[in-house]
Amino acid sequence: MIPNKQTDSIIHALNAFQIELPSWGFANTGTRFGKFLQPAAAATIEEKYSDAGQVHRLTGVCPTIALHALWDLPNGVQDVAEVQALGVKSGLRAGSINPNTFQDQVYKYGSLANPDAEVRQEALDHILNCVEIGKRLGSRDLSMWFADGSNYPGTQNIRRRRRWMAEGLKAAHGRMTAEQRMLVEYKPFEPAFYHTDIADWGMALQYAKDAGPNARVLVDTGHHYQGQNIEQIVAWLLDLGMLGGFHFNDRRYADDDLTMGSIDPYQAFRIFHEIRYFEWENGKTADIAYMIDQSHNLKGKIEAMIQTVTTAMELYAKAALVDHERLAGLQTKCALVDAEECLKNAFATDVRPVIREWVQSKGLPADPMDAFRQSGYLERITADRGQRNAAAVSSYA
Ligand code: AFD
Ligand code: MN
Ligand code: MN
Repeated sequence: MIPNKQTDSIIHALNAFQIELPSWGFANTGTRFGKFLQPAAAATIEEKYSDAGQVHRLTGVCPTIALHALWDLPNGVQDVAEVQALGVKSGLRAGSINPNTFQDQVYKYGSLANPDAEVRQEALDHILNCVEIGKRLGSRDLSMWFADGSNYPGTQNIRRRRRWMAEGLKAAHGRMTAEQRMLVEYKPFEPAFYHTDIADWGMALQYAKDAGPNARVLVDTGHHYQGQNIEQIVAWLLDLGMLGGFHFNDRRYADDDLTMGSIDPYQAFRIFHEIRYFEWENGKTADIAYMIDQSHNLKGKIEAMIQTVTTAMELYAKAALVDHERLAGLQTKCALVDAEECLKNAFATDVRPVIREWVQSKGLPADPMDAFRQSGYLERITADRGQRNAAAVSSYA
């Protein structure tokens, strides 16, 4: 039985916990070797909102949905009214806006860092359209990920590309409102194989600082070299006031976008711990956007999302159990074993009984996965979408 003080810590933490769902996580995606299409997969923005709405309805902690500009608002600002109506219908708010400067042919050699000034301008125009979409939807975050880079040594001037990228980000930042934020995401590899123009947290930090006062770094947990200490990066960015948010997922080898916590749950717990330790030490809540970035090729999309959300709640609740007062004292004395045990005891605690208590106090199902399976929603959307998606299979094959 968890002592009352710890139960209160968990409940207090969960009352403030929110994690954003990615619209693209409900649609068919795959690997570069192909997709295994799912009959129930969402294909329209309406279906994505509907599916994401189920996850929020059953878990209570996902009130916003991240939107991918080209895939979800193909007509740009003209689609804003439809998206607003879908939000009302599904009980979700539009979350971060994700520009897409990585799939059009024009971006073959990059977007904001492309050596062709006209391509750079085209990318900037798309990003400015996303800034406008965010203003009209009341979305705060412009979440910027770039595939820009090169595949072979000597084929591009890395220093010039750095300056072009910085210019573009600064120009985009200059058109945001004071309420908007720019989150600069980094990724060491893929699709570029030799260099990526925003490859690591240091580059993202510099770009954000150069872009303007409302730019921050976005940490995607799958975007690091093997063995990198991600929670150390998180602690640095927190201390510098430059941590904007996360894309949570898990990885074994590369940017695998696996279910959060499925490979290394202790790492995700340590990330949450660094944030909560910072918040305790500074007596304030860190202004961080927790987002999920996953899109399963094999698992059922909605079940995988429910699994990720419940895992995130559990790891966050565990992190809420660390006794910061005691830990700070032990760290000062270098009482190594006892300090480490502060984290290990919290991580080892089964927080599920208290989470069940919390969800039921909110009128939510004790077991969201079972509630989803009992709801018949999957059967209904499979019946509605199956034929269309099957046609997609044949056209894809
Ligand atoms: C891919 C990229 C990156 C980006 C996401 C959404 O690796 O993580 O944030 O797509 O555009 O996962
Ligand atoms: Mn990401
Ligand atoms: Mn990624």
